[in-house]
Amino acid sequence: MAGKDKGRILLAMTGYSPRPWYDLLSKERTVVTQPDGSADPTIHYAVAWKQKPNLLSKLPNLRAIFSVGAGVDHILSDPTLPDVPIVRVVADNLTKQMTDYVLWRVLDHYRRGLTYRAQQKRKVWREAPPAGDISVGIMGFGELGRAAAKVLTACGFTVRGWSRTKQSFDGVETFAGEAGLKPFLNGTDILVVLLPLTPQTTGIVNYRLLRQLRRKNGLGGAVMINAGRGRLQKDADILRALDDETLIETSLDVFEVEPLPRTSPLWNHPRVFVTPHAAAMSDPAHLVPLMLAQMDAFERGEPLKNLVDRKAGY
Ligand code: NDP
Ligand code: OXD
Repeated sequence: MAGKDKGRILLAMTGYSPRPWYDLLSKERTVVTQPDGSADPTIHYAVAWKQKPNLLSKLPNLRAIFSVGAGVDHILSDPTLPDVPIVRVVADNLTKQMTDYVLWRVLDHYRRGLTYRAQQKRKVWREAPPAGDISVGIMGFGELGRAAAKVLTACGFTVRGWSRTKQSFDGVETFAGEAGLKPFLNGTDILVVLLPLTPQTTGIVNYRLLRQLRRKNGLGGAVMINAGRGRLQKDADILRALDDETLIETSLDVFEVEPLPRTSPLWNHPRVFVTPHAAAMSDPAHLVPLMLAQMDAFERGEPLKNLVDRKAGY
């Protein structure tokens, strides 16, 4: 099939600028941004981020949905989602950004970056003692969690991983499921959350969970870093945990409500480091060629890669 005669793509995005995606996708296929409203039989693929509800269900010949992100909660939340395969992002470029973010935040807490920045503002010359042996627990030991684990172990941290099904990984103690959660948390000083948002994980990072982290360590308390999804956590519970020093510090890239409302006390808290859901950003220049290659391969009869397990929810 030649260029523009191939299956068309619907760009079904809200909260993202469709322009760069449109420009790159339309080099090889016809891209529709505003469907004519009803059942366009020429559309075979949707490239989606928080698509408008009921939009995809109207397309009679939709063959696959490509998520613009690694997480797919924004796609699965549509109750009328058609039963077609969903491909999520697994890409070196995204994984590297997340590894950088995790390493940056772990090292910054470990080397007391927040304390020193506050001291510098007040021109205070005071050494903070070294934190010593610190264990980093990665909650969500998938593509992103495992890549971060590799770098953190190479940096000399003791690393542990928690997942739904038991994983094995060189140099990392692994835990799985509900039974593994308590022992995982009890030996973790710095918790890194890289879980997908599913009905099972919603609200999992709450006060009760944070209380189970190890606080007797050279940092003077537990640290939590969330770069998974905001609704995994309870913002109010994090503030409570900071106030009673269950948590000594936290880095948050994601929030229950995004953008983080200007009225949120998290913005000004001296022991909170905020980034605007930017830990790993989907770069169309890297991702569009992967999507187009998958569409071509699929049309040659090859199986799609990086498929979402709809039953598991991620
Ligand atoms: P993966 O699907 O590769 O890994 C998910 C991990 O979470 C797996 O280890 C899985 O277990 C585990 N998990 C899922 N459900 C449960 C559960 N109920 N209990 C215990 N463990 C569970 O995803 P990625 O690593 O690629 O991405 C993780 C998330 O990171 C995304 O879903 C997205 O929300 C977020 N993200 C955030 C970004 C940002 O900029 N802040 C950028 C990119 C992604 P198992 O191994 O058994 O399947
Ligand atoms: C993603 C994200 O899921 O950017 O990829 O949040």
